[in-house]
Amino acid sequence: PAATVLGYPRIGPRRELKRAVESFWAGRATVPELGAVARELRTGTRTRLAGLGLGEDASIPSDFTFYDQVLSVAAHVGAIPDRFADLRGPGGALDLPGLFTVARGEGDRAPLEMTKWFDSNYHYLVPEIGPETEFRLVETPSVKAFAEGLSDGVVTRPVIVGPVTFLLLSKPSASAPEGFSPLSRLDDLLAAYTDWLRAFAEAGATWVQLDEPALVSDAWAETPAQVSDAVGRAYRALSVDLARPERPALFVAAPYATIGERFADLAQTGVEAIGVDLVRGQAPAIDGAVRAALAGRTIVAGVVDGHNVWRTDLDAAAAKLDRLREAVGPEVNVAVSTSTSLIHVPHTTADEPDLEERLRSWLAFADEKVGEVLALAAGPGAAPEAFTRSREVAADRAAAPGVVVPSVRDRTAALTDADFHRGDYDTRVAAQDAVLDLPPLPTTTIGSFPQTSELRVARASLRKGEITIDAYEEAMRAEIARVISLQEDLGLDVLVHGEPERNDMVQYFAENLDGFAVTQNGWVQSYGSRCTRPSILWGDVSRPAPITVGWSTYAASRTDRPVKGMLTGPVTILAWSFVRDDQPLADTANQVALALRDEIADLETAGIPVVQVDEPALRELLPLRRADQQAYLDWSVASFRLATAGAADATQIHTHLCYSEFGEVIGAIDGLDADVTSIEAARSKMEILPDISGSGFARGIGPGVYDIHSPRVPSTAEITDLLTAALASVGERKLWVNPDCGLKTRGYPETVSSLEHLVAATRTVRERLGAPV
Ligand code: THG
Ligand code: ZN
Repeated sequence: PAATVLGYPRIGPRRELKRAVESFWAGRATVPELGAVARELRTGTRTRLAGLGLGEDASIPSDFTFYDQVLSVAAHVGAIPDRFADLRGPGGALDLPGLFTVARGEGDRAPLEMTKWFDSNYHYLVPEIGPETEFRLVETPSVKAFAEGLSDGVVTRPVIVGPVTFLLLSKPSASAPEGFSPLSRLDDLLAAYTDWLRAFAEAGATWVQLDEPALVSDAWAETPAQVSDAVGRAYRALSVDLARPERPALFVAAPYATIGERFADLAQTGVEAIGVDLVRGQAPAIDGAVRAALAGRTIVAGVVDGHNVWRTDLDAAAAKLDRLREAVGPEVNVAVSTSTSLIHVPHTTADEPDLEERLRSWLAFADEKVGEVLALAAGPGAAPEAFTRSREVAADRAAAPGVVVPSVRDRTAALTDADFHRGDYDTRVAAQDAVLDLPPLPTTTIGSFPQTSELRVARASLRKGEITIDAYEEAMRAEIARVISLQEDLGLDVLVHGEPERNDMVQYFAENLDGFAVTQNGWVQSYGSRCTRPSILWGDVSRPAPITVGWSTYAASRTDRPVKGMLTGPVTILAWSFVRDDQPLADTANQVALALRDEIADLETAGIPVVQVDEPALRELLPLRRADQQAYLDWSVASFRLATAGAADATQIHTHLCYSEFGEVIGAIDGLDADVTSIEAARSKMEILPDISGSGFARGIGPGVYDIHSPRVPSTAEITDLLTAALASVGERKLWVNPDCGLKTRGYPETVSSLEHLVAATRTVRERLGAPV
């Protein structure tokens, strides 16, 4: 294909797939009804992309999945853990309810683990692979979706996750021996992929796209040499051992960062096209050998950002294409594409009537990006209007009020080293103890309490103008008063206001800071049916007025116990927004940090003794290549410190991290210099604690004592055991007791029971320590 996109949003312009899947789960729709919605979405996508000008030469991707693209591969090749064996039909295939059970669990059967997809806010399901896993092509919904397109007259390009990435993203199954590497099963998996490619060819597919983002990272347990060997073996087996016309032409895409040396590995195989990310990554090195090997083949240059929402600088993108064409010479084709799949951006800016027109004119969502790809493929000679418009947009954006705000720039320019440092920890502890007077093993929660439907209705009513702001605030205060009194009854030590006013922990701050805009329909899939609506950070950030102070002080007025203020940290605000691309992220992070620093100062003045600054996404933005990681950790940790270092010694700063693999970032967590850090630990049964204390981490720590992602109520005995285990690595002066994440997605009945058990277990342990309970 001369012009294409690596993938397209699957959730639907109005989240049709989310609604259909959730009604199916709720028993309100049948399998055929769900199938009909899915078919309509696929047809809609093909029609839309054809209408926008794609269609020639398999340039429309076929990448539908009901839940997740990694789970979808596992289902195709039969790589489903044994605990779900009974869900498989005689041929080994899962039906749709079975697929959802693997994704979501059922009773005692845990679902596949979920984790971040590269450095995005999309989450995939982690396959479990062992020596016992049998790989066999057991079902082919991807081939049926291709055939469906063909019967509608469109030759699409099926998109599947490639075998190397599939195995690198997998974890060893429960029965695998110590040290087992799923990648050791590559040859067996390739047999299933061979059958899969044959099935595509038989159905009439001319091209298949194999996504291999794992190739851009060098941070695997496997060495680069092992990955290189796997790439060579996999793609020789699929492109040389399996000859055309038994298979379609193969397009291997390596999005999200620089492909580096894996490019040459792929070039030495027989694959017909290689996709590289030229937005986040550097162009591959092209030497004589690569040139010769690639003659007659195609490089698909990802020059339109699939991961962000700004209109492309078409001149700059065209210059990248020219440089690449020059490097590869006339024998190699250069095609134009997006850098990544468009699943990370919303459907269309046309669906945002409330967005300020000037800002809207700077943006390109999925549909607009298709237009940019086509303009770049045509070139400035054939599409002069698009290039002219791109220049106008760039000039308009650079000059628009709010993009550069001198007062904000003056403040960041004047920062000195001292702005990033608090007083020494021992002095802080003494000052905080004097104010807080807490028992050993203090109890608290992560911040949010269950978001009841009344709260959501109140927010919606305010938005629609059905209730006044006064009535809304009254409803929120009533909720805060209720949550405070519940926490007093439960006997918790450090209370929270419960965050009833927040839809999302990032969007709420975006709505209250200058420099951000929010969308109406800009949903992107986060995992399964869950979506987020990232805010757009377009200008210099500042805080026009205090944001949380009113809610926190109201909460504090209802109790004599300490109340903890709740903020979202700068890195997480950036990670879960679309960020400006016209200055370094570090500079943007410091602007957000200064706004938060002012908020902390106001909370302090209002008498709030504890402030938590959440950074659940700290690990998410970690660069995929090791060489880039330290620079990231330096600026991200610095921005947190800038946000918090203005706090007085007596103000206790907490932070909360979740979804993190801590091993890689323990040093950074220590560097945050928070007085207390709460982390997810319940699902791993406190296994991370020895690591953390062994690393020399010496400040307060609250390893979550129960998993809030499940409605299960932990027993008092179970929590007592976990606390006993934790005390072996963390001293009683440093150990905090809390759930492992916010309670927003839980219901009240299980929340109250779980917290009762948490407090009871804490009292048992305190008694054993001879401390006052
Ligand atoms: N906020 C944002 N991003 C996130 C999280 C978050 N990314 C990672 C993590 N939390 C897990 N992701 C989600 C994403 C969405 C939802 C839950 C966890 C969710 N979304 C609602 C839905 O799809 O129905 C929409 C909520 C709304 O109406 O605003 O439940 O917390 N930014
Ligand atoms: Zn959390």
